Amino acid sequence: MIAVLAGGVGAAKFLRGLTNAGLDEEIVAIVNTGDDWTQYGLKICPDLDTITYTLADLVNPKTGWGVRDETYRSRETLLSLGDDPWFTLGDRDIGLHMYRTKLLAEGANLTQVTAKISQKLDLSVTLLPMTNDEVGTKVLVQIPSTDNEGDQLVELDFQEYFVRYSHQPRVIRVRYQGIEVARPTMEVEQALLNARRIVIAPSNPILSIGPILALGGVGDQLRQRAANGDVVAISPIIAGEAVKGPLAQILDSLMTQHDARIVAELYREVTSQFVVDTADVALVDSINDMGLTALTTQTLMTDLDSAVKLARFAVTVP
Ligand code: FO1
Ligand code: CA
Repeated sequence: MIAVLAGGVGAAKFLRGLTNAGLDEEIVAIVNTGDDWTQYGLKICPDLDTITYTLADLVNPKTGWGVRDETYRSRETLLSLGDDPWFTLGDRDIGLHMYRTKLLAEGANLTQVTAKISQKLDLSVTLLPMTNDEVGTKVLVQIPSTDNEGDQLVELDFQEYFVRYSHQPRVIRVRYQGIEVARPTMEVEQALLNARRIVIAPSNPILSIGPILALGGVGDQLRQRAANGDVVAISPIIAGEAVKGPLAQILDSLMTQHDARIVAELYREVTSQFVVDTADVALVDSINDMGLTALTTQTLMTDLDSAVKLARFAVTVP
C-alpha cells in the first residue's frame, strides 16, 4: 500500500498519475481538511472535492477545481437577491455538498461520508480525511489602509483569504484552529503504519500539508517512517516559483527565501528523500547537506503522462 499526504490541485494530479501508473497496490490519500468550511449551510471540503472530481474525471480543466460543464443558475438567484456570492458554487457541485451535509447531519462522520461518495463515483483511491474533527486554517493578514491610519491586521478563514481576497494580502501568520484537540482518524494512523511507502504530494507545505503534520501523533509517525527511509516528499516549488497558488508569496512573507530548499527545511525530519525538479539541480548539494537525499526529475505535471512518470519515480526510488 502507498499512502499519499495530499492537499488540492497538485496532489490531485499526482494521485491521478499514481492510479494510472500500473501499480498493483492499494493507494490511500490522507487529505487536508483545514480548508473546509461551511457556506450557505453546506459543508464544503475543497481538497477532498478537488481530488474526488479529478479522479472521477469530472473536474473543470480550466480551474483545476469544481465540476466541468457546470452551470451557475443558483448563483444567478443569489445575485438577483442582492447577495454577494464571492465563493463560486456551481449547480452540479452544490449537489455533492448537499449530500455530504445531509449525511453529516444524520450522524455520519466525514470519513464515512467520503467513503460513500468515493464508492458511488467508483474512485480507485481510498480517500481519508485527515480527521473527523473540526480544524480551520486561519490566516492573519495585513490590509493596507486607504487613509493614513496604518495597516489593519485581520484574521481570515482560509477561503476568505484565498478566494475573497484573491490571496493578495500580505500573510503575517497561519494557524490551524482546533488542531490541539483534533485527532487523526484510526484509518489515517493505520495507513501511516502499514504503507510500504509514504509520499508527501507537491502541495503547499504550510496550508495543505502543515495541518496534517500538526495533528497529534502524525508528525511522530512520519519521523519514524522517515528514519527508516520510507518517506519521499515532492517539492511544490520549481525554480523559485510555486506551480500554483500563493505559496511563493506566503513563503516570502513568513520566511527569508522561497526556493525549494525552504520546503526541504520544513520537511527535514518527516521525509527521507526530497524530489526537486531538474531545473533545481543546483540545490541538490545543499539539500543533501540537510541530511536528506535529494533526487531530481521532471516534476511539472502538464498532462497525464508527466503525472504518471512523476508518480512512478516517487514510488520506486530506492
Ligand atoms: N477557488 C477559487 O479560486 N474561487 C472559488 O470561487 C472557489 C470555489 C470553490 C468551491 C468548491 C470547491 O471545492 C473549491 C472551490 N475553490 C474555489 C477552490 C479552492 O477553494 C482552492 O483552490 C483551494 O482551497 C486551495 O487549495
Ligand atoms: Ca487547499
